[in-house]
Amino acid sequence: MSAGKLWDIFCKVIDNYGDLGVSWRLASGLAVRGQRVRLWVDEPGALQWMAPQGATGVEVRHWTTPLAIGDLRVGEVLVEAFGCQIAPEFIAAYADQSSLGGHKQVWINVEYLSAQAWAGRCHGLPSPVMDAPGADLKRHYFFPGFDARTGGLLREPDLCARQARFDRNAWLARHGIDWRGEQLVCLFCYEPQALGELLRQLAASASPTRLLVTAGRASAAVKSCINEQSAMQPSWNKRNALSFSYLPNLTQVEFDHLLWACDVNFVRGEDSLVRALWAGRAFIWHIYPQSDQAHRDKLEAWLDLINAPASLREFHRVWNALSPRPLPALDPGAWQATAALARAGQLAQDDLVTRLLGFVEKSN
Ligand code: TRH
Repeated sequence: MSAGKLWDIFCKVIDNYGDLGVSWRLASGLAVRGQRVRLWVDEPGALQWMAPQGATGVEVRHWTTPLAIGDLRVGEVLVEAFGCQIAPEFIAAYADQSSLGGHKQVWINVEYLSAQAWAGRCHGLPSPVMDAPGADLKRHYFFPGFDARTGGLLREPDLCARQARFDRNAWLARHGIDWRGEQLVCLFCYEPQALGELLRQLAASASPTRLLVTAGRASAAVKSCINEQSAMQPSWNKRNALSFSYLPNLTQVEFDHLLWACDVNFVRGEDSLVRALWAGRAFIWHIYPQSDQAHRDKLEAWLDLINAPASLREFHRVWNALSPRPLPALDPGAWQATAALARAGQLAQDDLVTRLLGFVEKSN
């Protein structure tokens, strides 16, 4: 293990909580390996529901604008999460302290996750800093990813042991979910056009399903779909084959438990995709949509990586509004094997924190 260093991680909450979710997992993962971390966040309030327990070795600091630095000694490793443009006051202090020749410093730009081949090619490349106060300082890209050429995926050392001890019945009971053996489906999504079709499909199925709906956008989208559906066809769910449990904001730890408890996991964005992969249940990804449609190739690369069968590919394309066809039937029985294989393949690789620590060691 690398000797404990002081890390400054900068993160901005943009429109959702994925960037913060990844930054928090990274900060706490580093702390577990003996590092000290200051996590600078512009909206630290979100950590009150995401990680109220905090983590030994992680100090959360409010990233205000301007940022009052005073006589703060900058850390040995500076992490810019997702190109968030670190506060110039901090970069000035970093440049200043570097030029005074104190400890050697490392500046890393942790980027978004992609299964596309370019992630491996770009991982570790220099990321030039053009403007003052950081001009001429060295910064490097660090691309998370799925193969040995990339920065890997975030995974706690005790993840599998915790999963093995997980008690699904107890977890459901603790959350007031009166489970009677029906299929459990977790829904964490944006506003997919095909959501109404999914609800109708589940309501028409011979076997019952309970949808565990996450707080926020997913919950609002489901409620609006139900209203629409009930207005058009009041009897659409008359057998109550589809039931709903609306969840509050869960802590990140409890969010993982939710994924472990369900038979099928609908996830979105970036961090929850990785968590669904670790959960090892059949899962469907609502990719973060980009205006230039760049998400189309990103999704296809992901489907190739996991060797998705045709039915899972088609489901993803429709769920992500990349195909005009009707939503295929959910087929968790068939997709489960794909999820298990993908999980096993990734578990065989070093995790992101291990690779990041190695990267920093090499840079020193
Ligand atoms: O919230 P997201 O849609 O985040 C997205 C993506 O990261 C995207 O790449 C980024 O550009 C955009 O935000 C700004 O989905 P994601 O990435 O899965 O992050 C959600 C985080 O919230 C994840 O860490 C899990 C956590 N979470 C909880 O802790 N409790 C909950 O109840 C839920 C639903 C999520």
